[in-house]
Amino acid sequence: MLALSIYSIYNVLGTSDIGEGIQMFSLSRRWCREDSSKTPGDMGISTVNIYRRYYLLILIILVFLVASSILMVPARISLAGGDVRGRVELINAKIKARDSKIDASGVVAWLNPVNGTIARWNSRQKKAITQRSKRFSPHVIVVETGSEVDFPNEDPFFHNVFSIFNGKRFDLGLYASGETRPVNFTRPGVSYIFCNIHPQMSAVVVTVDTPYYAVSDQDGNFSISNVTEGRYHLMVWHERSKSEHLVDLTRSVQVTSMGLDLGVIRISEEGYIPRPHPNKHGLDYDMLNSRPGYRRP
Ligand SMILES: [Cu+2]
Repeated sequence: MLALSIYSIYNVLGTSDIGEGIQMFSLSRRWCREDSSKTPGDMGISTVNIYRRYYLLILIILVFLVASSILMVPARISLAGGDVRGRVELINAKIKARDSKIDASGVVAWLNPVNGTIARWNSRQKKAITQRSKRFSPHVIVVETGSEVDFPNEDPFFHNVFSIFNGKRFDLGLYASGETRPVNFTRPGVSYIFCNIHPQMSAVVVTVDTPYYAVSDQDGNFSISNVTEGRYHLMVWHERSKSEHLVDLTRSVQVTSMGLDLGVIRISEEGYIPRPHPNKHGLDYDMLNSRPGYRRP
């Protein structure tokens, strides 16, 4: 396209020879220097021709710019995509409602492309789960495979972050206030994160193989932005729901350039039984008191 335009410019100017073009340029400069007092009516025929050629040159450049911007528009549209929205409703909820409202936060929804390919960009962001007041915050995060998550300790005492179930297995060891340690989540799955000193601390990192994911807010609303048009498998994960319920909720969806409204997704907590988790040694937390080196603050 660019080569074609340059060829057209030389044809219109009648200067297929670059040397002639330079000569034309120096001629116009000479006119500026010597004949600056002359009005356009005083110009010689050659100067008028130079002006006409420059007008044509500017016109061709403008046409080229407009044409190229028109050609670029469809490419931008196909990359942009729309938003996929939905609302989670928890049924048979195991946690009591506060102010007659059930907390529907922390449900993860993501879209896996049916054909297996995806328009990727640099969507891997560094995220963090902070340890503060003997809690992990946020409780649930989603990352794309290969993302790094920081675990900063903002408490004035030690924590020991670890994960031994499913997903990513790691043990960051004991570390002090003000320190942080990273973990790279290299494969898809659900990682349950605990502290080896404080049994009440827990968090979840859901690692997915797609940049299209979201976590629900307290009202259960979620929005996955900028989803490229196409067919996807909608997947959901909820901490207090059995895996068979979650598998039943998997379905195929078609996302258009306008996005998609998934409506209400009802997730049952039926059959979920919260169980205390063991420490990183697979033992009950009470055993910690008899272990040297760990003292609960
Ligand atoms: Cu701790």
